[in-house]
Amino acid sequence: MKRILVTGARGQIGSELITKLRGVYGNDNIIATDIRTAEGELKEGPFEILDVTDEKRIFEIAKKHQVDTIMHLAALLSATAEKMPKIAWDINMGGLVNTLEVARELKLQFFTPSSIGAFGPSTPKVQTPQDTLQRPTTMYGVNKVAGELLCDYYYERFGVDTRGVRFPGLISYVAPPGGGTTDYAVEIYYEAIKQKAYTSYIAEGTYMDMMYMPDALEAIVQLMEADSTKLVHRNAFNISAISAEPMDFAKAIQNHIPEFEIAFNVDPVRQRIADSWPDSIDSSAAEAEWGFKAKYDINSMTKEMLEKIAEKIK
Ligand code: AKB
Repeated sequence: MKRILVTGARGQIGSELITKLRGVYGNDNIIATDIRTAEGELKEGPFEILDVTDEKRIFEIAKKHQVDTIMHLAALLSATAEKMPKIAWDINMGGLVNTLEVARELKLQFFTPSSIGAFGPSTPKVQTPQDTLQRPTTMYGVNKVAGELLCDYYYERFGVDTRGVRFPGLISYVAPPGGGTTDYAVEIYYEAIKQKAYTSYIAEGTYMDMMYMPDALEAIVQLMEADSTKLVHRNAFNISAISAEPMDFAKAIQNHIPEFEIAFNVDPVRQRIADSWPDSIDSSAAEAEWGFKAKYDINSMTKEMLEKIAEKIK
């Protein structure tokens, strides 16, 4: 049975991952941590305030709760990181090296997500291979590539059981994303229910990878439970479920809300980031090495997103 310390538990992934992990491993075995105080379901199990730039505190919490695993999620996303690159470096890289150090000292298993943001404009854009050129042109991308390498280093040099995936844009009705480039793909559903219209800050024809949150959470559990002897890549598995542009979301929504309209008012900062990322990535290494398989496509996800958001905001 695992005992897991999760950082960034109030973030978009964290708030749902805690519920999922508590369901799989038991409430008391999941130690949620965040720089902000606990809210909602997070209060139903162990919770500690944690600033991931404070290595001593990470160590204390890991020791106190006798965890055997760290899932490190606390990070600034791509658009926020572009606005404050130095702070992004300090939080994203500082938090990562601190949590890896604690994993090394206490011999813990370790998970942290990389992203499609780890690729850049010179990366092959369609069906981006698992192993390819990575020269990202954003601070977030620089952090993610450095993070992938750092996790490889801690595995090779110190034997820390590090594992990770390159997440695409994650879509969920539970917690909102914050400061990402792919956030439009969540906002569009809320606005479809509220206004029957959405103005996209990402231009028509801009493809990016996406995934519905239940598939992302299942992938984390599956990778962490995978037989380590079968893992060739360990830290930065490409995983994707959907490659879509704004009109694909609009059309999927129109199947349920025929009067839904989409307009465009492009944000140059987020558009530049999106243009530097792949249109679609190849998940075959994750499929072969640990059996990754997404259940949701854009249509099944859209149906559920619209139903759940309608219930949530009525
Ligand atoms: C972002 O847009 O920054 C994230 C990501 C793809 O890593 N959702």
